[in-house]
Amino acid sequence: MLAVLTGGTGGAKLVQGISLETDPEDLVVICNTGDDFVLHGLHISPDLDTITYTLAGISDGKKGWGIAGDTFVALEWLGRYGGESWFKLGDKDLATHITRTRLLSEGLSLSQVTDHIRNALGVKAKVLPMSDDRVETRIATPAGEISFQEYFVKRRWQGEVSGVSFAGAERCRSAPGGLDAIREATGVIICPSNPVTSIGPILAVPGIRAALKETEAPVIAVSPIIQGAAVSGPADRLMAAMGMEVSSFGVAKAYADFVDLFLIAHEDAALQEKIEGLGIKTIVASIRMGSLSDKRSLAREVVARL
Ligand code: FO1
Repeated sequence: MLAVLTGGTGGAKLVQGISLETDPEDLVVICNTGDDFVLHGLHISPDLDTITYTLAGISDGKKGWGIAGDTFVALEWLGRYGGESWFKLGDKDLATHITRTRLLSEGLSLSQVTDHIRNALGVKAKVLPMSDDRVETRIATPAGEISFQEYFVKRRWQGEVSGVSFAGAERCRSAPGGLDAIREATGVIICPSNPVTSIGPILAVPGIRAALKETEAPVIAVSPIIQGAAVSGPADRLMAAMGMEVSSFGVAKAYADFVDLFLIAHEDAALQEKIEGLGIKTIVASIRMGSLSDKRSLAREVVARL
C-alpha cells in the first residue's frame, strides 16, 4: 500500500498520475483540511474535494478545482440575496457541500463523510482527511488574521503575510487509519504541494511527523519549487514569509528529518549536492506536469523508486 500526502490543485496532478500507474485500491491519500471553512452555512473541504473529483475523473483540470463543466446558477442567486459570491461554488459542487454538511450534522465524522462521497463517485483509492477534528490555517497580516480562503481566493494572495498558524492542530487527532497507513505503507509520497499551507498542516497533526520518521517505507517527496518560484500558487511567497529559503533546498530542509528521496527539476540540478548534504538522496527529473503524460511519467519515476 502507498500512502500519499497532498494538498489540492498541485498535488492532485501527481495523485492522478499515481492512481493511473498503480492499483488505486492500494492507495491511501491523506489530504490537508486546514483550508476547510464554512460558507453559506456549508462545510467546504476544498482539498478533499479536489482530490476526490480528480480520482473520479470529473475535476476541472483547467481551473484545478471544482467539477468540469459545472454551472454557477445557485451562486448567482446566492449573490442576489446578498450572500458572498467571491468563492465560486458550482451547482454540482454545491451538492457535495450540502451532503457533507448534512452528514456531519447527522453525526458522521469527516472521514466517514469523505468515504461516502468517494464511494458515490466510484473512487477506488481511500481518501482520508488529515484529521476529523477542526484545524484552521490562519494567515497573519499587518491588519490582523484572516482565513486561508480569504487570503487565497478573496485577496488573490496579495498583501504582506507575517505568519501562518494552524489553529486547533495541537489538540487534534489524526483521522482513523492515517498513522497506520504511513507506518504500514510500502512507500510514502509527499506531493509537490505548498510546504507551508498544504503539507505544513498535515505535519502539524500530532503523530504524523513521528510516523513519517518511524516508517520503514521509503519517503519520497517532489519539489513544488523550480528555480526559486512556485510551480503554482503562493508557496514561494509563504515560504519567504516563514523565513524559509525559497528554493528546492528550502523545501528539502523543511522535510529533512523524514524524507529519504527528493525529486527536483533539471533547472535546479545545481542544488543537488547541497540537498544531498542534508542527508537526502536527490534525483533530477522532469517534475512539471502540464499534460496527462507528464503526470503519468512523473508518477512512474516516483513509484519506480519505492
Ligand atoms: N480557488 C480559487 O482560486 N477561486 C475559487 O473561486 C475557488 C472555488 C472553489 C470551490 C470549491 C473548491 O473545492 C475549491 C475552490 N477553489 C477556488 C480552490 C481552493 O480554494 C484552493 O485551491 C485550495 O484551498 C488550495 O489548495
